[in-house]
Amino acid sequence: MLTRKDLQELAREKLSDHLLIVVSNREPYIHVFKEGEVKCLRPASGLVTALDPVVKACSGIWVAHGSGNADKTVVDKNSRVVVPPQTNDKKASTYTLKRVWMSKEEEDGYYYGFSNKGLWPLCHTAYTRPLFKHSDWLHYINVNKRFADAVLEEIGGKDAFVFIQDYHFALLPKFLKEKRANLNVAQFWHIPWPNPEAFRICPWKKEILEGLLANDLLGFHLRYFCDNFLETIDREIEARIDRERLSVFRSGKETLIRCYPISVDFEEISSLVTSETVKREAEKFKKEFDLGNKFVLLGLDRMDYTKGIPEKLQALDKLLEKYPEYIGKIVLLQKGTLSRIHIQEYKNLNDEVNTLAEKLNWKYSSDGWSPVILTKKDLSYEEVLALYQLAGACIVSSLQDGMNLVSKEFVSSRRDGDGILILSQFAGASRELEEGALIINPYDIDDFAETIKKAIEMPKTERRQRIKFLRQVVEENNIYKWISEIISDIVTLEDNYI
Ligand code: GDG
Repeated sequence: MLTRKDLQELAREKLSDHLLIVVSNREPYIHVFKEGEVKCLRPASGLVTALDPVVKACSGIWVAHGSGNADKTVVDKNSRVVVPPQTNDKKASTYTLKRVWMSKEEEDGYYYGFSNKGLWPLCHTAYTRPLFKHSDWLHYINVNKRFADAVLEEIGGKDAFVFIQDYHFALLPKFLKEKRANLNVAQFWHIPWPNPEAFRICPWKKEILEGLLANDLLGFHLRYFCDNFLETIDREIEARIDRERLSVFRSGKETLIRCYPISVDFEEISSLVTSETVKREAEKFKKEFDLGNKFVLLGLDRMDYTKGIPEKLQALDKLLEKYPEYIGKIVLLQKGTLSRIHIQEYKNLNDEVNTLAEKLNWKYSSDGWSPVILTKKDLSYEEVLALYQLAGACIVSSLQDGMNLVSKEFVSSRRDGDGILILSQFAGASRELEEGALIINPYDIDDFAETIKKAIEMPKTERRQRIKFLRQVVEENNIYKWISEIISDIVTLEDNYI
């Protein structure tokens, strides 16, 4: 099992003579005004957990959109700030966060528009129609160019590795290479890659593919997404595909296509759950939601139409209709983190989930008991871990999901060796976790309801066996393995430029 220390050593050894630049839309540290002061917050994100120690170990630079309302107050004239905020511990590692600014119109076009109304539904085949607008596309191009300028400004004349995150930056590799052909550039695509039939409707498909092929290395969560990408290339542009090597040759340049299933910090989660804070938070929730001895079905999702939240509520309805003996004995505790709420589809989903929850609570409530507790409160990471402790079963019912970190966090958090994972076959995580989890097709509501029944009735010995197996899988395939494999492969790219 690889640890944070192994990763730091690897990063120092392999990346020492290069400047490491990570690029992502969301920043790893955000400055906000709170109670009259400027506070620096670290958003709870799997990506930050994975990359923060690497960038620290290499004293690298992280380039991201400055989105906090106090972000501008703490940067220097080059929009840089040292993170995490320096403490008395002078030995603590830090790095530079370079912020890129955008206007409301640009954020609307690049982020809400092209990235999240266009590419997000295009890549998730969840039956929400992608929306492509010329004006959004122009903002997407401009913002990608702005990030390229910011990255190149930081690199100056040095040797550098640039590691780009996600679908917000499909054009960035090309803009970088146009100015510095011998730069090492890798990108990780955190969402699925659809089949060529689905992808072909994108009006700028050629530009997107050309942009991505400017990378030296392009990573996806699953081999299945790599294969879809290669098929798309095969259909849409002139290039030679080497299926043995899993790479694409175009205009004399090779792009390696590789899969790296992302994960979580098993060790950190496993140790955090024994903390007094997590125990206290768990007790607090137990009282607040009056959970008593009820069997808790837990959902913890961003409110996104890819996550299958209405299907979860429909399955609960089916279960209670068919097996009324569970009335009063079970409860679905659904945390729905509001997300991208400026987009109409997300507003609609929020309304749909509210309506379904109300309908179920009206239909089944009795003697002060209601089947659904829906909460949208922003939780600290400790509170998230506390919720996992309360679950009889954690339900992940994604209609489509690149990986799904909630499933892996849940497993890592169950140090008590109990708890069941109900997992959609359409979440990338199901490839690794299918043996220990109860696998569902969220479109099959009857079977989904039967699976919940199976979870409620499952004997303790079977529960313990399953979670034990799942914990071994996540412990072995942790976040440090994900990033170490990427770093090792990035380093081999050096040979291309010698
Ligand atoms: C994309 C891909 C892929 C949720 N509520 C709160 C909170 N969370 C945290 C969870 C988890 C994260 O949000 C959600 O991660 P997922 O992986 O489930 O989903 P996406 O946000 O869609 O992520 C996905 C991922 O990228 C990584 O590559 O797995 O497939 O779609 O970590 O714990 N965290 C806090 N408060 C909350 O209220 N602190």
